[in-house]
Amino acid sequence: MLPRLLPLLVLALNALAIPTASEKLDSRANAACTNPTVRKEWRSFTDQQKQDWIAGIKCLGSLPHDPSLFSVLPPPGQPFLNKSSTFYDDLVYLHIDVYPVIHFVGIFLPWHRWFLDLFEKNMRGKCGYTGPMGYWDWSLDADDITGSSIFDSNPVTGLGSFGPQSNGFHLTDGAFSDFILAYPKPHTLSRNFSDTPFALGRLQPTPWIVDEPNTSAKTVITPERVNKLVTGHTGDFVKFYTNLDSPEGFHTTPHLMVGGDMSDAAQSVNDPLFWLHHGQLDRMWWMWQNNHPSNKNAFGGGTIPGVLTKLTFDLFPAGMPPLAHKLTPLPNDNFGEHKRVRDLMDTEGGFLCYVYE
Ligand SMILES: *[C@@H]1O[C@H](CO)[C@@H](O)[C@H](O)[C@H]1NC(C)=O
Ligand SMILES: *[C@@H]1O[C@H](CO)[C@@H](O)[C@H](O)[C@H]1NC(C)=O
Ligand SMILES: *[C@@H]1O[C@H](CO)[C@@H](O)[C@H](O)[C@H]1NC(C)=O
Ligand SMILES: [Cu+2]
Repeated sequence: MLPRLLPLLVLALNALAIPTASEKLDSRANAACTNPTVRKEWRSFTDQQKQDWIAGIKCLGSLPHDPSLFSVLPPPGQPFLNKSSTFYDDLVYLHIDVYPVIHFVGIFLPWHRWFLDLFEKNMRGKCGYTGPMGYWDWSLDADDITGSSIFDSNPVTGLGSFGPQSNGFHLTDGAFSDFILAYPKPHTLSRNFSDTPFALGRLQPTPWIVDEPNTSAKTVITPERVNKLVTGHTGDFVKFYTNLDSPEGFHTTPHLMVGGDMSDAAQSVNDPLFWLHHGQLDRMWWMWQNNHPSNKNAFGGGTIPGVLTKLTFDLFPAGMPPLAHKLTPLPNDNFGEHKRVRDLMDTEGGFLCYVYE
């Protein structure tokens, strides 16, 4: 039990921390955001941009492990850090390692916003990527998910389709079929679609959080439901977040319906679709923030996930006390920049500088 609770205790202590003088200076030194970059839906990338984005990911996958990534003990059931892996694997590992303290808590959205920015800065800085960052608006695909052109089999510009069962669901088409990932052990990407992703057999670690196991994915990810979410819950961040990340909701459904690597919550960064799916979730937060002045700086939730038991999850779907606040640090295993919630609230605030198309 102790290893499971240890990261939670560390987070709880961190949550009480106050910023240092150098951090205050650092955040005042943020450059003004005068020319925000524009994040685009994957299908409005040009073929050249798709090719470059894919090449950028493969470039991160060709660079060595960065020794600044610091991990003491993996969460229960998760692999140890592999120092012979790649820089892309480091991004995967960071998410694995901090997984228990960044999901079903107040910092879920700010943390993943920080993580997308970390990915972007490394794509640009280490791999010379100059194109747009992207998102996958899966609501466009609710009527025909597997027929979506997001699952394009083109070997240069396509993200690939679903792996055939005969190949253990490992991809055989698209640009990533030969992309080797290190966690939990060396493998190539897999995807195994299901329209009933909450049925027993998929969500094993916490099956009890599922209320409606027969939910059909296509009924969850509709444009109408997205619109209702981003125009509702005015001023109430906790309600907005818990609706976005409900058990059969907008966050879990695309992960679990795609299956394979995407359906292993902690290790899902293995699939490059992760960045585009989380781009969409970040865009939904951005849309909500821009929908009403009282949403812009709204934040809340707890720092300890309630998911360990059904009772605590029902009571605290956005995390248990101690409460999260704008000075709560985002756990980063000494990787990338140390930031706090307040640095991630405004996508045009200086530390960040982007909008969504
Ligand atoms: C670590 O990763 C490298 C590169 O993917 C792989 O060759 C090696 O087998 C991995 N080691 C372990 C213990 O998984
Ligand atoms: C593929 O998905 C089906 C349906 O959820 C599941 O029964 C099966 O175990 C999965 N297979 C693999 C290898 O992921
Ligand atoms: C879900 O579907 C299965 C198989 O059709 C059925 O046996 C089960 O009762 C259903 N569960 C609920 C909660 O509707
Ligand atoms: Cu995550």
